[in-house]
Amino acid sequence: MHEDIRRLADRIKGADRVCVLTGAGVSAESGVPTFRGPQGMWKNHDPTELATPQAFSRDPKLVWEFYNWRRTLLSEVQCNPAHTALAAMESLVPHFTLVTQNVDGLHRKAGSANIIEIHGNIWNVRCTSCGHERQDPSPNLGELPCCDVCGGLLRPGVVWFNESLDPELWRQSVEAASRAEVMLVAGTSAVVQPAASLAGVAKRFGALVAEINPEATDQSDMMDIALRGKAGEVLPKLLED
Ligand code: BV8
Ligand code: ZN
Repeated sequence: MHEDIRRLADRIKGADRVCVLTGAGVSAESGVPTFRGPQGMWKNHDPTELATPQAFSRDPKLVWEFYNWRRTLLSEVQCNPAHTALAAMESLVPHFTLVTQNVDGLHRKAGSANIIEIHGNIWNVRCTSCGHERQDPSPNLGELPCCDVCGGLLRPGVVWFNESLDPELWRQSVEAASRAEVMLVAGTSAVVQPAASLAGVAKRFGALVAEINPEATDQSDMMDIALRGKAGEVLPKLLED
């Protein structure tokens, strides 16, 4: 692995354009449960069942209980070395784009700047009636939070399953992946689409693609470099001289 880390570190340092896709695994060492990991359940509910418009219209109280639980948990966690390493890497690379599936806001907290939050952000709330959107850092927004403009029911400002991604954010993500000389895919099971397709886009346009994950994924065979380790341990090593 040491040889692969050196090879990847050299490629990153020599690159003009780097694109990174992160998933729940880069927040795992902050103590944030992943979606599909061993402790990926919440009160015997599968998170992917709760992160849907259908679940919200069927039982908004349950879905808000789930999101208030995550907001409360996230309000108490710190960034980990994976987040800080990616923030440091951004300052080394002329054109660095961080595409994240995570909604926890920890990349921004760690100092990353050019972030594309393709699945939204849990700290955003949006009115289901008038569409008014605001950032709200409070850990718990109450059972059924209402819009302070029209009194309508608020929803988390995230992209649920079976909802479309913001077309402009997706276009920017595909552009960054297609222009990258190096594409890192860190902490994602590569199950969720279309996010997972970015690695294939980068590869098709000639990028060196590398995966950072303690476990193999369906994309591992496509990778030029697969670093079998924790993001919080591997990413900082890519910055060592
Ligand atoms: C869409 C926001 C068009 C909410 C999220 C059948 C086949 C293929 C696709 C589909 C299908 N049926 C439906 C679809 C499309 C669907 C999809 O992909 N479904 C999957 C489940 C099959 N996608 C969508 O619906 C997307 N929209 O397609 O629009 C459309 C329009 C209308 C109708 C239909 C389609 C929208 C997807 C967005 C969903 N929202 N999040 C919220 O967070 O509350 S996705 C959610 O999963 C999170 O964002 C999470 O990040 C993401 C992906 O999961 P991962 O990040 O990969 O996390 P996971 O737990 O899976 O894996 C963790 C990994 O980390 C593991 O590999 C583990 O080994 C590793 N790890 C653990 N520890 C560490 C580590 N790695 C490094 N270091 C460590 N320490
Ligand atoms: Zn409103």
